[in-house]
Amino acid sequence: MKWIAYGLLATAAMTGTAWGHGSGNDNAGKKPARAVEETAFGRAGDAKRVSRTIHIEGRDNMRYTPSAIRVRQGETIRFVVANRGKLLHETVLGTRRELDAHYELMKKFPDMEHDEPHMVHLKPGQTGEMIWQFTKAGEFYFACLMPGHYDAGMMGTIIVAPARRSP
Ligand SMILES: [Cu+2]
Repeated sequence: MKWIAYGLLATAAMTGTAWGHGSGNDNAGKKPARAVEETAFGRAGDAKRVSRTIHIEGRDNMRYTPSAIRVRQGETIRFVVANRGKLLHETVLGTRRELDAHYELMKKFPDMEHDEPHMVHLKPGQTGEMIWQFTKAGEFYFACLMPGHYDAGMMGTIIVAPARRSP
């Protein structure tokens, strides 16, 4: 959510000032702007390390195609999500618990603006992408949190199989 992102940026800016103090060099510019945050369901993926592209379509019948996706732990997936309906739809990755909590917020603040690597918001006919690395095995979800859509079952599962052990 936006206010979390602002918090991180503010912290980064302050840290950058501290490092830069007295050196005269712009070392801060060589550091990553923002550390990749590890979540319960993985982390933002690197476009250079995409192992697979998976297409998802959302429709006004509140269903996704496909509704179930299988990946392997460690994989970086490029999700290409298309809104095939006439309504706004979005696709948010997460655990069931996080999606439930996020949905409650969406209902309270329908105009809440947010943009994170694990979500895409799509106007009718629009296509968007998200790149995500699944670092943890388990069962996760992708869902549309537009008010009413989540309740109607606009959700799919992502099963992340444990990584193969190296011989
Ligand atoms: Cu929707």
